[in-house]
Amino acid sequence: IKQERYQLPSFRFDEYMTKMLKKVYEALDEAVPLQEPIKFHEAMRYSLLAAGKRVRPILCIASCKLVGGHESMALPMACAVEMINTMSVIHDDLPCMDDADIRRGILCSHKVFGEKTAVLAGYSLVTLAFEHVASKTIGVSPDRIVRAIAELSSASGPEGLVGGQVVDLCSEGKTVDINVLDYIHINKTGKLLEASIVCGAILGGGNVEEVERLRKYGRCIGLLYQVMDDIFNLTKSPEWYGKTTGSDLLSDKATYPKLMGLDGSQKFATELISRAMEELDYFDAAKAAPLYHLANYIVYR
Ligand code: GRG
Repeated sequence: IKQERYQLPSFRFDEYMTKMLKKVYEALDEAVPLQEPIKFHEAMRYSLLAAGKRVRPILCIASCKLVGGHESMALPMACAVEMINTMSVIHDDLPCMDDADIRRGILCSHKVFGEKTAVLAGYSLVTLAFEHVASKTIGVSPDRIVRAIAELSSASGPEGLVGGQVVDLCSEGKTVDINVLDYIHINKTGKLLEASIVCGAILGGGNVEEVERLRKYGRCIGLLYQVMDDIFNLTKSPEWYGKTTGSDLLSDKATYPKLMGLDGSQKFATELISRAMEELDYFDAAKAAPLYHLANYIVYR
């Protein structure tokens, strides 16, 4: 992906990520204590505390701070978006869905705790996500908390990740065009990423212009996330990415490189990142530095 079209403000991104990963980990650890029934809470914690990239919670906090909020205003929401993301991967890995063995570098939940517990652990992470935001958010007006909860529930349901998953499942073995592929990924991956950013901005006190610009930024990087995933699956070495190079070309799953070609997909990714960066140009560059770098991280992760 060509980088010359955007300039990143100087920022110690590695230090920032190390600090934020620790903060998010500690907040998640505290949000789901090990309590009775022990085995069940162990299952919730097993997947939640495993080594995820934490892109969504970090975006949520960065967005809150960009509009002038304190990170504590967004921390319960940051945990909530990670809980929902974790639920989606626990359920996606189940034998009735993708039937996967490994997630986040360790055995999938159902492989360790059994299918019944994995289903219930995922379900509990969803309900806990909403409870956590509603009961633990402090320093934010109730109407903003309700607005943020509405955004998060919409992104998690039939107009978001569930809807994307349903269309993905219905498309198996069929010829999929670019509109359907966009629909699947905008909903399955994009909406929760977008909501993480929008919720951070709402809770941080953002005005309509700020929230809507960050929404557009989120929409672009949400789709970018999947376009890059498809490009990586095709181009990264197996050692680096843990998958067989080019294996996606052999499966019948629709991907951006298959529908647009590798060059076309890279052009599309460049376009998406430029559009995302343009939305950030509205804000003070120094304050928006984490979000510029997070968009860049999605491209080069
Ligand atoms: C039961 C409400 C409910 C929903 C379940 C299974 C399902 C419906 C939806 C699947 C959605 C899904 C798996 C989307 C993929 C999103 C995605 C790219 C997840 C992986 O995110 P990363 O790459 O992974 O950020 P880490 O592990 O770093 O968090």
